[in-house]
Amino acid sequence: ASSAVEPKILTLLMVVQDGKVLLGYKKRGFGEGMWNGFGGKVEPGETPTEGALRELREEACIDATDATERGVVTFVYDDKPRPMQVHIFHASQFTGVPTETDEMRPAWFDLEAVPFDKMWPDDELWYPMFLAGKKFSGTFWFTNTTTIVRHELREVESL
Ligand code: 6OG
Repeated sequence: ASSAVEPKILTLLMVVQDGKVLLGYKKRGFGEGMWNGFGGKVEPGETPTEGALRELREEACIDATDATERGVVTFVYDDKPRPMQVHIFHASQFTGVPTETDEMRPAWFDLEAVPFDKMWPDDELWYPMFLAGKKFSGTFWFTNTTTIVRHELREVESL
């Protein structure tokens, strides 16, 4: 028997095109009031890639056609029982028109003007690797859900 707590598996996908990144303003739920990529929980029987594409369709009404996994980050909280393991995807091509949904209001941001002050604090740490096309792996330890007390982040050859 193991006492290890299984992490919740989630996805996060950013579309990057023409020097801009597509983000969504989260209207409800976890991360409400912040800008983030699109994503959510991976469902039973789904791969992380399938989950990432489904969540993008549900939250922004578009289909990414070249999504690739770029990072795996784990968030550990002192005030929640289970860590979250988030699979981070990049896409540059999609079909459809980004459209506001009940959950997200999409908008394009210049890569020089990503609104880090209105995003989860880990983003500012891994976006440079993500935008440079690197693959990365990391762990972030949070207190009070939102404050990073420690982190590890490194470039990896493969995920
Ligand atoms: P739903 O509850 O909407 O999925 N998420 C995070 N994203 C970033 N950038 N930083 C974090 O730092 C995050 N914690 C969670 C994963 C939640 C969505 O929010 C992302 C999912 O895309 C703590 O189903």
